Amino acid sequence: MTTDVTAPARTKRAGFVGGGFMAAVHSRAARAARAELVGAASSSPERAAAAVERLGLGAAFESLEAMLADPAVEVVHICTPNATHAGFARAALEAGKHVICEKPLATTAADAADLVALADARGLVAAVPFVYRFHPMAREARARVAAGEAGRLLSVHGAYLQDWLAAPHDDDWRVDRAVGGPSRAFADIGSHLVDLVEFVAGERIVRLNAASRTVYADRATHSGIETEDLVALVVELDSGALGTLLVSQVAPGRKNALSIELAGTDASVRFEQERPDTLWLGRTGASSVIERDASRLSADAARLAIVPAGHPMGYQDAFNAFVADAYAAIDGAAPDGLPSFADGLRAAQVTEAVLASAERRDWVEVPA
Ligand code: SOE
Repeated sequence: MTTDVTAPARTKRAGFVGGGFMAAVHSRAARAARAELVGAASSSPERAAAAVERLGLGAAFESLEAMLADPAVEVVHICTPNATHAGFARAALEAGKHVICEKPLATTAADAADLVALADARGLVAAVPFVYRFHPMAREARARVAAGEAGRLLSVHGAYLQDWLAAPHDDDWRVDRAVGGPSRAFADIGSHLVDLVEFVAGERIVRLNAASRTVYADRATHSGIETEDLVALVVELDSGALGTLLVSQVAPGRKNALSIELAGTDASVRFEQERPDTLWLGRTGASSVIERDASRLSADAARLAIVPAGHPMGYQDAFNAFVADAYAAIDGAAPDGLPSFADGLRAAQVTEAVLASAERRDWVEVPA
């Protein structure tokens, strides 16, 4: 169905948990979707007040409980450290709120499955921001693959590379297993990579073989770090297509370099998150670069192309489109490609398979 990502039908009343980079991104998207920003809760009233002040989030709530008790809040954006996600999402759903929860939805697949069941039982919208799906040219790649333009899928390769942990002293709460969860690089960014590969391919990874490294066990304020800095995977998809994926947060010079390439019998498609306005269409005869010109795109991609070609779109635009679609779902729409808690569960299952494979040094089946 078609949703106008610039004009949701009804103003949503949004509450936020957390006050960091992601809360800023979520709140900008909520504002773009004409939400009323009711307020924010954080780990302390002081931190909530600081987030409200910095991000203009309405009122500072004393606690998450106070925010959830307020009938003015209808959708809760959870933008806190990973280990808190599942508990906060559960509390919000039990309070009858729609939820947009940062990834990883939960640090175990069992917790993620419980949340999927709870959201379904309550009939609430529950979404996870796998936002790279909302780049128009990622949609264009998906539409072309679905239309058979690539032919029979043979291989995929992709990478998600960052460098914000590349130096030995670089540090962040995510490296702490108790706060960030048992997987770091994969849960944080590998999950985006797998989500995008499966979204564009229209099929799933059925088994994988992963190897991981913790390059720095000691950083500025953490020691004995157990979670992985990088992971390399070989994957097999439903159709038998094979792939390789590389995920690293210690790749000097790479900021947010998510790329995927799918090769079929007739053509290849390649999408790069840092050059999101183009798509490479590879052919043995003549390859081409397709620009984001709405008049030549699939309906799904054109819907998201909100400014003319030559006027760059980017990460925040993708995030805004995701939030607009989640809000449209609250109004009863069923936007194609909205990542839900079921997709959060999928990511948790793949993450567990990656951890198991790396530990056993063997192939592992991924639940269907
Ligand atoms: C940090 O690695 C991070 O902010 C991720 O947590 C996001 O999911 C990704 O979109 C950008 O990088």
